[in-house]
Amino acid sequence: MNTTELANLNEKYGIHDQLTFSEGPGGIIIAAIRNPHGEATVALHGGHILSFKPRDHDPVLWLSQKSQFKTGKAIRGGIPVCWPWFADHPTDIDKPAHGFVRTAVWSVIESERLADDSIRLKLSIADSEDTKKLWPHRFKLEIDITVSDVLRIKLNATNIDDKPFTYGGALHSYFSISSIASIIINGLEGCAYLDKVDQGRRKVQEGAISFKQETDRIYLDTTADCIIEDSDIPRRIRISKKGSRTTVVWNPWIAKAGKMKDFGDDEYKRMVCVETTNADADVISLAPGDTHTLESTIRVEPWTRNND
Ligand code: TA6
Repeated sequence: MNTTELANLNEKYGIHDQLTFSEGPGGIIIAAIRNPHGEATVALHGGHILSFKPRDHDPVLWLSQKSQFKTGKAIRGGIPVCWPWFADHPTDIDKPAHGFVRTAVWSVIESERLADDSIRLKLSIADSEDTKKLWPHRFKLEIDITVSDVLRIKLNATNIDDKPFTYGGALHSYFSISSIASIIINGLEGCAYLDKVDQGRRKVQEGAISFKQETDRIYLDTTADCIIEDSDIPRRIRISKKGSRTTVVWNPWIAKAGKMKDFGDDEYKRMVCVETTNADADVISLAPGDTHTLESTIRVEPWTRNND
C-alpha cells in the first residue's frame, strides 16, 4: 500500500488517537487500537488479530518472535483465521492447511467508537478467481472485532453463491501463559475428543487438561467456555464462544516446535492454543443467501485458589 492509500485509509476509517493504520513488518498494514479499557493490533494480512492487552493486565495473546510477515505466509501467533477448512484439506493434501484466508489481504469496511469507548473494526474478504481454484464457491467473510477490556470477535460467513456449500474453520487463538508446565485448562471435562497425537483415537477428557507432551486435541460437540488457569501470573483467561461446537487445544512441545521455522525452539513453554472451531462432524452447511457467525469472546479474570 502506498502512502496515499494509507492516508486515505486513515482518513476514512481512522479514529483520532484510538484507531490508526500504519505499515508494519514486511509492509503489511496494521491497525493499532487503543482506548481507556485496552489495546489491540490487527493486520489486514489474514484479517489477523496480532495482540490484545486489557488495561492493567499483561498481553493476552502470544506472537512468535520468529513469525514471518510475508505475502502468502500465515503469521505465527495471535488469532489466525482458518477458513473454509480446518487443518489439512479433507481430500487434497496439496491445498494449504487451514484454508486460504489467513494468507490473503483483507479490506477494511467499517470502524466505530461505541458509547462505552470500545473500538469496533470490521474487515472483509470475498471469493476471487484465485480462491475459486482452491474452493469453487462464492462467499463473503467478515471479521467484526470489538476491543475494550474484553476482546469480542465475530466471524460472519455468507453464502453468496446459487448453491449450498459446507465449510469448517476456526479462530485459532494463541494465548500467552507463564509456563505450559504449570497451567491447566478447565471446561472440557467429560468431553469427547480426537487425539491427533495418538492416531486420531477418540477419547474422553478426564478432569482438567494439563500438559506433559505435544498436545493436539479436537474436542467435539461442545459449546463450553474454556478457562486457562495460570496460577503463576496469576490470572485466568476465559474463552467463551457461540456458533461453534468444536474446541481445539494445541501445544507443539519440543520436537514439533523445533521443526517450525517460524516458531522459536523454546517458545512452546510460553503459549497454548485454545481454538474456537467448527471441524469434523461440526462443519457448517450454508444455503444460498444464508450467514453463519462464529463468535469468540476473550477476557481476563482474577485467579483464585479454589477455582470458583
Ligand atoms: O490447531 C492445531 C493444528 O491443527 C496443529 O495440528 C498444528 O498443525 C497447528 O494447527 C498449526 O498449524 P499451522 O498450519 O499454522 O502450522
